[in-house]
Amino acid sequence: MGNVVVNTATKLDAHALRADFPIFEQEFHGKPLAFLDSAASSQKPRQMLEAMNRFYETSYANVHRGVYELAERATEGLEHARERTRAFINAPSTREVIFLRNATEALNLVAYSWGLNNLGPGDAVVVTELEHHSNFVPWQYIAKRQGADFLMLSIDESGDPDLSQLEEIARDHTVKVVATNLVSNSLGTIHDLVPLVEWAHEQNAIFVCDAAQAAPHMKLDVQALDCDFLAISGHKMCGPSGIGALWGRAELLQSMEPFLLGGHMISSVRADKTMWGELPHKFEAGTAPMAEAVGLGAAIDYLEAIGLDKIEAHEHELAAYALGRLGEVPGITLYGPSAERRAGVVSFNLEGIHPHDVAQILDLQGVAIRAGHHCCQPLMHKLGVAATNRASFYLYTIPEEIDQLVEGLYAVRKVFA
Ligand code: 7TS
Repeated sequence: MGNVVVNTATKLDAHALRADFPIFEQEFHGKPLAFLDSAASSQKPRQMLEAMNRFYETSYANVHRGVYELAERATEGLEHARERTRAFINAPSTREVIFLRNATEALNLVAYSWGLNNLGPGDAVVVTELEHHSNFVPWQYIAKRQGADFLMLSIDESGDPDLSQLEEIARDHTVKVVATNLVSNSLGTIHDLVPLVEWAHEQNAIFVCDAAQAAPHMKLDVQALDCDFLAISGHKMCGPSGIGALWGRAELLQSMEPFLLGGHMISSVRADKTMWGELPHKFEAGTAPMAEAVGLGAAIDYLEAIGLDKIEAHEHELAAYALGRLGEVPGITLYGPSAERRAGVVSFNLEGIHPHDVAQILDLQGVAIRAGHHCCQPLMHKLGVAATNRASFYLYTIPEEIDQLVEGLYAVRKVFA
């Protein structure tokens, strides 16, 4: 691990942590970068970049195949990253941790490999109106293909899934899958999943947790969550792009067919029959994203040295500050829950101004935000808008960036006055 400064203070020091992120050394349009798009993808600390470089420079070869020392070193790098990922989500075993490209691939794996063998007419898959398309479209597609029903829990006034619908769903369907996010990428809501997980298990359904937005921001524990599958993306949590992980209960993973077929995932291949390999390899066909996995392991080291509790507290603080400051801007509509109930995500609209125009003018002020549907079209439909602006924060976000955003919004209003 690189020279991470272990922060023993009660709060994290975002101003100091920013020095770890080379991206902030540049200016955009003559202004310091206010990077408020971390929910889409986070920036990268030097420690993680150096760990990947070190791996390429000293330990790189294809893994699990070579009998030579360098290949063994590469394999150790990959498997160490698997152990770091296991510990990060408190999974019982590294056999249950599968490296994939991202959360999308992880969720597709479950939908295809579990769904194609377990869903049929009369069965139902339940998602919520707040899902990212990655946890919506694969289930919709596989349910339809299998003749199963695809049901969406609508959200109530407070933006939480309306659980009053559960009784009727259970009466009319055999619920086989409940799939929801832990943290919403559009509203930032941190959900209390306990009632849904309990309900899913009462129905003998599996519970699939999309933790793509949760993993960067809060301590995860698959055993405490009591879920059956959990998906994360490395690029949202200071790791590189191209690496994510699926955790699943070993007995479920063992009972499933593989998703991708080819090298590395087999134990034997004959003309008449192929036998699958052991977990986790059964689900890791082809050359592994080795350096990316090493990068994810280093990112986890980085986050844990800071402390996930401090990161979460920092985001609540920024969300409160942003909600307060943005609330002063005339003509603004803010979406989502109170600051204590949200990760560092604030979606909003300015009356009469299209989000794409807002984002484009903000760019000239050095402010990077996202404008669009955030891969949440069902939610946008519910909110009655085509798109929102979204500012999102992370451990390196400082209040000055939010000030820069607010000033930028006044400039936007001037242009459209
Ligand atoms: N689930 C949630 C809740 C997400 O926010 C995202 C990505 C995904 C799944 C998919 O992750 P991927 O790594 O497989 O792409 N969210 C966003 C976003 O909000 N803006 O860009 C990507």
